[in-house]
Amino acid sequence: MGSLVKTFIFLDLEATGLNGTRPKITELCLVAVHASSLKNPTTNDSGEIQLPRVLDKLCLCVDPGKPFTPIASEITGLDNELLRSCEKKTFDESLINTVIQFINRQAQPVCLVAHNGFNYDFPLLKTELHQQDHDLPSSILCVDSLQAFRNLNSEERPRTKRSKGQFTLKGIHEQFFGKEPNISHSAEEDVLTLILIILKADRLLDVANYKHWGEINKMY
Ligand code: DCM
Ligand code: MG
Repeated sequence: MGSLVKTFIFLDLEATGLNGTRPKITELCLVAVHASSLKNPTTNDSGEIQLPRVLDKLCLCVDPGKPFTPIASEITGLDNELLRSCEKKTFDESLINTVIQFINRQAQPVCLVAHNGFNYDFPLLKTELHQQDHDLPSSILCVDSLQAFRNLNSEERPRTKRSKGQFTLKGIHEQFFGKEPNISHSAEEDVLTLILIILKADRLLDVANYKHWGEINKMY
């Protein structure tokens, strides 16, 4: 399925909390990469993998209209007062139209990729879209890079014991590049980290489990 995809749109959401708190989105970032740019990543003079030169980015901050949990506020550096003082708008019709137009601009078919996307980002996005009586086209493809990394790892090293945090974005970045990513829990930085680790794990999108957006259920 992955070989048919023309554009991978990497996605990350920040929100007011985890699933059990009925979170609301506070920041959203989508970065679109043409499939050809993922095939032959370029390296700098020191041999380090570089992000593709051609990227389309959409990053938006959102007033969630609901209090952050203290931990969500702490890790994201966002809070209700800050978003309000910057006069950010809620997850409204204009945001939804912007996202849909961004997706439609890309070479089709497109596939959304999010780390833990099947459990968090995709269901939460679906909830917020439905709350505004909208949705994305059900034919859009989706991949969860966390699930794909777990599957790849158990296939390649079946008896390896898992350690906590091994498959977090931070954990994978440390394994691949020997250092933590510069920033975590900012939607754009998390997306760029995800793109870098996928450039390094070139087989991942070939072996991943692809779903259609229509198969994703709401978070709440
Ligand atoms: N989150 C949380 N507590 C954590 C990890 C995440 O409340 N320990 C919530 C807030 C984040 C959102 O999940 O904005 C997305 O997480 P991430 O930054 O890892 O994409
Ligand atoms: Mg994030």
